[in-house]
Amino acid sequence: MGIHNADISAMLNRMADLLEIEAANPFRIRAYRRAAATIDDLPENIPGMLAEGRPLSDLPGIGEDLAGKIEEFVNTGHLQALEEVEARTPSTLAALTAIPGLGPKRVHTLHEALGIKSLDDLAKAAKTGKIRDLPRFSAAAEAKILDEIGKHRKTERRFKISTAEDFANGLTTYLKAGPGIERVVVAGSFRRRKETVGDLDILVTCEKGPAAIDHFAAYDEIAEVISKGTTRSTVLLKAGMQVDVRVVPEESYGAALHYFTGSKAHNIAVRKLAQAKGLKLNEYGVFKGSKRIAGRTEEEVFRTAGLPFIEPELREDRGEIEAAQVGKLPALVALSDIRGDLHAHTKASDGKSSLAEMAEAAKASGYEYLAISDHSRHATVAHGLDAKRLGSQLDEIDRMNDQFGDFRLLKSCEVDILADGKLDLPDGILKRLDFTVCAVHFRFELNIEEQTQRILRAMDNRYFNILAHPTGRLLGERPGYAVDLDRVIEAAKEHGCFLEVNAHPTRLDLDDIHCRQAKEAGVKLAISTDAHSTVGLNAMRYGVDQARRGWIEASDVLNTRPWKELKGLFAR
Ligand code: DGT
Ligand code: CA
Ligand code: CA
Repeated sequence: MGIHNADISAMLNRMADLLEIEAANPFRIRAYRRAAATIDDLPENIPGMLAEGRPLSDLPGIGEDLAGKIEEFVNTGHLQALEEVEARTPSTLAALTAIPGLGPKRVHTLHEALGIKSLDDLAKAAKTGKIRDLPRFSAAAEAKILDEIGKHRKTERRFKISTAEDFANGLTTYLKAGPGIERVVVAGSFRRRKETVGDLDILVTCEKGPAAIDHFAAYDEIAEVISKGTTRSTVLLKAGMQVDVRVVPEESYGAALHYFTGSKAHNIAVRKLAQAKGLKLNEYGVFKGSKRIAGRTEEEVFRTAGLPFIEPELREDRGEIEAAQVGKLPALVALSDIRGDLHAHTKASDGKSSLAEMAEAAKASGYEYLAISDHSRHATVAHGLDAKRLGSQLDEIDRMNDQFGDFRLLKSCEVDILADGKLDLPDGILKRLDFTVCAVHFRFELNIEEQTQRILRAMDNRYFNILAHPTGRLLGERPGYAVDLDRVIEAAKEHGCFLEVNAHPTRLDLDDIHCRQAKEAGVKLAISTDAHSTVGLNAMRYGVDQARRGWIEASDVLNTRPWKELKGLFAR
């Protein structure tokens, strides 16, 4: 779709950042920032304005010079002036602005005073106490920098579950083809279906350990073999992900699987239970004295600790052991419980597939329904629908539904929540919808009180049904906006609204903790893919996994219900 307003404002802000690192003329810097802010708030799309021949210099804060630069950027995808500044500033220096608390001004000071050019330089300077005495810094600021560097490095090393899955699938297929290899299973946070995965922990059963390890170490995608023994090895894949492989004997398989699935906190708690029974539990088995009494299966391991099987997604020591002891484990929702998808786009806004293609794909997944929720008009970069265009889409859906047998397209819209908490479309059109999916897409910078009020005000509208991706976070890209989810959950309960678990692997928003909080408050969830193409519908399983980590049962989920029943829940 080419260049969006968001790309243009990001380009302008980057220019301002780099100029600020260089300590350029403050008026020039401010001009770039003002232009970026203007474009962020612009209700129409700049490439569209240019295509219609409307001058950008009519916009507030955009003069001839900036208008020319924006036009250059839109037409070529590049900006000569930006490339010149980039060439003067080391990219590792510019990257330091990603550390919370370090704006371009401070980065300039660090560079000027200490010659800092990279994250490593910064860490060294902070560790040796060189930063605290600089102007605008302090001992506390220095400590915060060290702390943030630690966090930054950690988050940088984690991979989205979907990315981890690509690596895991390739490796699993490869390992299974190895000599004498029987079982191959990926344990660790991957098996617990955490939204991000630090490294892969793979268990292999095999008659001959060393042969299996040799086979593993010969994998094509390995960049570096970090360690290699007869039954274990650690490697770094070319993609930057670390993989641990362990070969275990069949009689220890269950104990090893339990141990390496974790979490560590869960393991420690289960081991304590075994100890209280006079048993020893480790990755080789459960032992009474020196005699192995269990270890072949995970069920055996749990049983010796006095527990029923606990699903991997629950193993975080967040109460699952106590619940298991009193027979109160949740019956977790499963992918097979899902009857349809409540959030999907078509070509009418920013999707890639047509209505008919989306309907076909949903039917092929065995769904009973699919909601079409294209963007509303404020989302100009996403080609959002105004009342008129939405109206024609609804007419078309009505015609299509007449042709379907048991399947049904649901009439929805992803309605923007405006800055003042109003919904982006008039009630007249909203009332034609089966339900709405409402979302915050701009003004992420509001403070927590303002952002929360904005959402609560939107919920006052009787046509508000589901709050889409409630925090707006993008894993590995940006944190969510500031919002008080406790109050959002409370208001949802009060108004009969619902929250979405957006299944897109970059979102997975709500997270596991808040899924559980919503459930405990009695607020039902929609697990929705937000698909922008037929392929996007396949992401449902990531959302289900996230919900399972949040202790969610089928009855807590809207789209485990047939439409007849669901319909009643949307009537406010
Ligand atoms: P990650 O890789 O950061 O996403 O998280 P995990 O949970 O996969 O952690 P990892 O790879 O360090 O270790 C895999 C599992 O091994 C972990 O979930 C539990 C087990 N484990 C690791 N270290 C210990 C330990 O010191 N004690 C116990 N009981 N278990 C451990
Ligand atoms: Ca791991
Ligand atoms: Ca590991």
